[in-house]
Amino acid sequence: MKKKTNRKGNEKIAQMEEFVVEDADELLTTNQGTRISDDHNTLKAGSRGPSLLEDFHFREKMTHFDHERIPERVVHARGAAAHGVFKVYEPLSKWTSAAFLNDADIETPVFVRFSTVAGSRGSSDLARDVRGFAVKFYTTEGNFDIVGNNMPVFFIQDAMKFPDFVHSVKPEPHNEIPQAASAHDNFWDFVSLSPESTHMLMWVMSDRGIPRSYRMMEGFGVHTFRFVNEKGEARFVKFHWKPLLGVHSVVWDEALRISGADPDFHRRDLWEAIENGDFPEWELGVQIIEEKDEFSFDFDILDPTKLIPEEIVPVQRVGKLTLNRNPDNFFAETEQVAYHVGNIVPGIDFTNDPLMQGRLFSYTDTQLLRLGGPNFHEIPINRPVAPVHNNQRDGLMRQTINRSRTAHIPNSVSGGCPFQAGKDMRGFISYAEKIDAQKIRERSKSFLDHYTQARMFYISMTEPEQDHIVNAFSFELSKCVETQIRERMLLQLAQVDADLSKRVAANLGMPAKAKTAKVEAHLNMQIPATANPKDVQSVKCNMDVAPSPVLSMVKAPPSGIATRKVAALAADGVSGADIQKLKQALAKEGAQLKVVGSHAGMLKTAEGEELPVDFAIFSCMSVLFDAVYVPGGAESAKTLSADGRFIHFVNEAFKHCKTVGASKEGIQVFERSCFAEKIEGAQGVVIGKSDISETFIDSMKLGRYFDREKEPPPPA
Ligand code: HDD
Repeated sequence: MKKKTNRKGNEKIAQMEEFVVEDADELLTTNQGTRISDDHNTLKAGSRGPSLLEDFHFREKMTHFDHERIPERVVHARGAAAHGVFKVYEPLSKWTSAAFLNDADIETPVFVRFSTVAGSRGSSDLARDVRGFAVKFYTTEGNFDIVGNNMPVFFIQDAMKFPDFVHSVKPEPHNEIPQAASAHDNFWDFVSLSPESTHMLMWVMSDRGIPRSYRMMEGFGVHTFRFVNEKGEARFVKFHWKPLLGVHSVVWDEALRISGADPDFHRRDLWEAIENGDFPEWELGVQIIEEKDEFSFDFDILDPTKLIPEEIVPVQRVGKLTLNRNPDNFFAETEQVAYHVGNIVPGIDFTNDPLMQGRLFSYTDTQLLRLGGPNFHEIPINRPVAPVHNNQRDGLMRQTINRSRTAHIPNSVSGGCPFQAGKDMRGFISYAEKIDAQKIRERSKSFLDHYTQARMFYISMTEPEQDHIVNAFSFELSKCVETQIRERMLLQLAQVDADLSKRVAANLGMPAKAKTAKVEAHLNMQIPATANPKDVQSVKCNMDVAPSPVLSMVKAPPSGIATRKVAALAADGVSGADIQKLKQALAKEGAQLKVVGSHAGMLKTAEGEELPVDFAIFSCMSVLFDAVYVPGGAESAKTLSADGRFIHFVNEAFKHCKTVGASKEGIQVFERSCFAEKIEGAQGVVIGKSDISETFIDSMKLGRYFDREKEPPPPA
């Protein structure tokens, strides 16, 4: 029953249409195409009799059901994805020969999957975690994948440690607790014994670990890659994705509550934005490093725990990624997509980053288990749009029907086909890097400064961002039962910043640690014999490192409020005019107003009209919105100010440092709030007798009002 739909799409989507099945107006059949007359009753010997083994329909249906689940990804199990396109602004021929980066007219289809790392498939989107940012480009020269994260560095330097790291962050093995959380002994045990993790910990404990939306995250290829041009000249390159909506996060208390109110918050946000035509966009950025400059940095560019500060090597924006279509089927596309760092095209190449080298093995291996055999590249979402010809044959679930008499090279029977491409026909030729070395198991000494960039990150943050990092470390370490783990972590933090360590220590009710003067002292006192012996010399930290201001989200230039959601709290008698004014003003900015009503269905406005309710107060929370507005309308305001749920709604939005606004009678709701005393003149609290739309929107554009956090949290 295959049926082609006639929806428009790019080349990849056209290819996938071959596999799309629409069931509308069709008859129910078995997988063999036999029409089914009754799908409600098993075949029995008499209506009260035993079921019969010959019931082929029941057996087929049940067998398929029993096999529906496949192993979830060992990491990055929880995710959401979308189709889109990528276009380069100008040909990048001076750097790379990759066809898709050499023609500004080529629109390359992409499939992008975002994910959390630690949680299972059903876990909350709002866990404090790294986010995966994996992009598959279906280029005319084969698939190219950037399998990156929303943070530019990683926890470990060598792939040998990946299973240990992942085992430590996953739920503990004896009781499978906690789900999707690093706040437990095993994780902090591992990282406190692995000084190389310190820089990444700063990122994960920062607000970057709890993004507002997948659409508002940066992406990074993490490793240093190579660009190779037509002449065979190579340069190092770091890949960045810069979201056009800016980089934004929620606050921790908000994240916790979103996890309860809507664990699908990020999934839903991505899905709805695309359905609404608000297509998420990122610019591809590259940092280019000439080969001669390989050793001109204070760190090793092959070390995945280091970033190259943008102030030193600027990020050049070279193209745009647009996500414009949701998948048709989650399992077929989002679940079965198989990314691989090793999917590469001519013009791009690997480097010797030891983490990347290990990844080149792991991704194929994991798909063999997850997708059940060597033919996973034939699953529609994984098929390249470039033609595939080789002598690989057979295996589980083989789809391709190869007509050739031969499956070997060299051959004469098939006239030598398929031919090797060679360089002239754009065959992939690995960059001829010179290697002259001894075989050795060792970490390069150039990888041993584990604290300087951690410090750089910390001192680049604004005060509220630093506060959030202190709070996150305190929260997570307070969940560790073993005191020695807390102590070791405090010692690690003391190497980065005395104040940071002191503040976390105070929160934990423990004495602060001092920065260790000597490497040996640090070692002997703290690192048990089980630690990597090569790590222990690594207490270097350049305390004078310069900050990198672009790392701060708060310092970033304002990015507008497009696609943001404002809750308008309303009951019967609300001013329809107030709602309309703000709604229209927000729409001009690309933002949305949603009515949160005292009941579901329709409200009666003060003007006597009907107003549809988007969410009833009992089925939503302020954390699902970016700002809150209380319109006028005496009757509505009276109802709201007598209802604790609405007071809680505004209190919580205030506590989470969001813009809250009220016009005319709506102000009386604020008079019952936790910020009643500060209504006049408080930043981010917008009130007015007439139209407040403009001030409200200006206030939203300034982001969050973190000054509110300086005082003890209000009772929300
Ligand atoms: Fe990985 C999945 C990103 C290190 C082994 N990884 C996976 C995904 C992302 C990343 C985004 C999910 C892809 C998807 O959406 O399907 N991984 C990274 C980054 C790393 C990294 C940015 C460090 C720079 N990973 C890494 C190492 C290894 C792996 C060092 C092993 C040597 N990663 C895997 C894996 C996964 C995976 C086990 C699980 C599911 C999958 O591959 O398809 O093979």
